[in-house]
Amino acid sequence: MPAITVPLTHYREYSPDDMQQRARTFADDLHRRRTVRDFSSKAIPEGVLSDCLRAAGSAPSGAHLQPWHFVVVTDAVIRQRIREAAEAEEREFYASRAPAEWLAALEPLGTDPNKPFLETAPALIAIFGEAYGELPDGTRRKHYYVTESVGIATGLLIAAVHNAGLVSLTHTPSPMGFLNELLGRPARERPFLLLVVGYPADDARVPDIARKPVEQIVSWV
Ligand code: IYR
Repeated sequence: MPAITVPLTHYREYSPDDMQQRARTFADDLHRRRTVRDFSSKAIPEGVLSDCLRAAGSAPSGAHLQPWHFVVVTDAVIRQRIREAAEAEEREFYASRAPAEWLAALEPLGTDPNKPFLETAPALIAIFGEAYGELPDGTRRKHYYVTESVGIATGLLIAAVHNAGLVSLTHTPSPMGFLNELLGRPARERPFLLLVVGYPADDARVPDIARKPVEQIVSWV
């Protein structure tokens, strides 16, 4: 059966000059983004996260099955439970689970098992990848490229949050199955990442690290 198609009405072509300027401005702006671990408790204006999540939902996905689900957690009690569960896993990770090489790689970032930002920050976005879908009659529907799709959606979400003037932290407590339990999500949804979102603390500091220059990350053939 052929695909049902519609005209490409929303595409915009820019002049080469405008194109260059837009490309540069966008890259410069993304390079201002820093992952932040020191959050203020200041509330996020109503509606902002919803638009950021709408941006995330524009991501391409395997067979356009959109295999993602986002849970925005602002409730203080649930954030406290998430912190307790995450710190329990992290204590294990830092004390015994992580190989020495991994701990050495993390050293410049100064991370440790204490995750106060899970309670300080006004919002946590738990991102789930749906391993498979569920049809109205309850049967399973296979999903494709779930990790890639959810990863792309998460990247767009991080960019949208930055664009809105908020900061984020990509937090990966491991394992994070506790998120299904605490947030009441079904087993077919696999936790992908916990995105901590808010304003930076007034005295926020970030690691003194640099990004690879473009020549180092690209080959032109
Ligand atoms: N999940 C742990 C450890 C950790 C792992 C990586 I890879 C990081 O880039 C940062 C932290 C934690 O959140 O502390």
